[in-house]
Amino acid sequence: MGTNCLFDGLLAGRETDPRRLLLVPGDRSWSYADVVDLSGRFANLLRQRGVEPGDRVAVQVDKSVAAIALYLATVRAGAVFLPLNTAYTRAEVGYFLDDADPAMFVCSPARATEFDGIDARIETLDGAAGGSLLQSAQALSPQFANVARGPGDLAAILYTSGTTGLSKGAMLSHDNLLSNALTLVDYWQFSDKDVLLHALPIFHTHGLFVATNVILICGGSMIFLPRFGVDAMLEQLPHATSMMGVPTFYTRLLADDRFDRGLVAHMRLFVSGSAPMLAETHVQFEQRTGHRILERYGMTETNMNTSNPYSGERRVGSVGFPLPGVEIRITDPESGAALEPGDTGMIEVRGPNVFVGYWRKPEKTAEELRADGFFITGDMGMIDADGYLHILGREKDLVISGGYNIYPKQIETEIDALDGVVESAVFGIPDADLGEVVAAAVVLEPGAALDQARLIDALGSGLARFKLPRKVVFLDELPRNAMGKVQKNSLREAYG
Ligand code: MLC
Ligand code: AMP
Repeated sequence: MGTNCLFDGLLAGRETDPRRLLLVPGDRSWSYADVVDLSGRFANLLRQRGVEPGDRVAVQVDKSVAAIALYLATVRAGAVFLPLNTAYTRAEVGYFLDDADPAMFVCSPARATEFDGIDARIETLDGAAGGSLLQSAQALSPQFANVARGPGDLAAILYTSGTTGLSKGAMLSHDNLLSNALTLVDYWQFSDKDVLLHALPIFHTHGLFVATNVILICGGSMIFLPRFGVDAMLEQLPHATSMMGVPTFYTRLLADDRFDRGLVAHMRLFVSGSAPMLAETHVQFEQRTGHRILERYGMTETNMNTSNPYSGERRVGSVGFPLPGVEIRITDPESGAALEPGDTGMIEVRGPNVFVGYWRKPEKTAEELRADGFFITGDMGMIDADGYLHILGREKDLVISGGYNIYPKQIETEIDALDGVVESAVFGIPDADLGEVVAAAVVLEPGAALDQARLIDALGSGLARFKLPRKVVFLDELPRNAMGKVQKNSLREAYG
């Protein structure tokens, strides 16, 4: 048995720890020992099924304790964990499977037949209830000699689009994930007394690497909700010490009168990120509860970059200071030259948190990761006189809706392929609940029989439902500048 950088950092010494790690309301609680046990059985199964160190294990399953154990098993087996949004369609998942070439694909039993004929071995997982993976794992030993993995070895690939429309696998090393989680435990003062209310999905950085890895390291526990729902949150908040969420979680809680000071007086920490939080949400939250939300800034490629301080001023409208070990610089987006404090420009980041590169796309890696190690985020920002970073916009063409990233290019391609469409432009418009939602401006051929309902219906088979436009306008032509570039800002102003 060798040292396995990430697994050892997260769970060394916890193999027989009887303390509670996960409580699933209405179901049961799982100790550290229980979860390590299941991860050992799964790791043995991965090996038995031919998953070799370095192989990808792609996973599109509902949130469950078993899914967390599968993540840990993949790391223990020296393989690379590749989680996928459960909303992705067959066509979307097909792209990731072709690109990542996994040795195994784990999906929900209900969807297994959709994937008949793919190259990877298919297994199924349905929470604690069933699926082939759990059935086979019961008969196997929980003892597993972890595959040796060093800090630079790959632990996970998460697909994201960086500054372009094309989905690329961000390769994250053992040390990328471990170093960032260790920093956050310290910076946000997590301890084994913490009970984190976990309502985020576990196929993204926020719910998997920030929330889960932080709790594993500090020895705390999580109340593990299958999804976000206001009633369940109100029921569980009295039993939690801390919570992490996207801004929509907070606006939905604030919209409910039962969410009040008394309910959360005992809480230690509320963290927000993945999308910008409006100043008015910060203000309303503090007035209602007496707590100021701690806002931080991260990305799939970089884990967490900056955070407001735990003690000290949490500045509304700012994402705080670079985390220890992380460097932030603001540059001229055209020339790449460093700018002065107070100037607005491209946010670049360097540190042990920054990913290794894009999977099998060295040319894309070279475009976004500079030779000196700084990553070009595509976010525009400014560092104020006190050193706080403010995000002031995005240069990348991206809509963030309820914390999910939606790439206009992907949706434009699908719309443009429909009969009767000449061209389209997809853009984000403000939305009180989700921050932004998708809108589309579409130019039709003369006589084309498409309306909003038909267009959305036609997109539905290929695109995950959260990406579907909520508003469609039909125009004679798209607004363009002198260079011929579509002016999405003027579309946003006209139809937002
Ligand atoms: C669901 N729907 C969405 C949506 N989520 N539409 C747009 N944007 C979203 N985010 C749609 C569904 O397709 C469905 O449409 C309808 O809404 C109801 O679905 P639901 O599943 O019942 O939705 P709901 O439970 O309300 O989900 C909203 C949400 C969820 C905000 C709770 O989206 C969520 O948990 N978001 C968190 C995302 C997250 O973890 N991001 C972190 C990324 S990591 P229809 O048409 O079928 O009715 C990252 C780095 C970092 O960014 O810094 O952290
Ligand atoms: P993703 O590619 O899903 O990791 O999304 C990362 C993007 O989310 C960043 O590049 C930012 O644009 C955005 N983001 C994350 N946290 C914040 C925040 N606190 N404020 C504003 N934008 C954020």
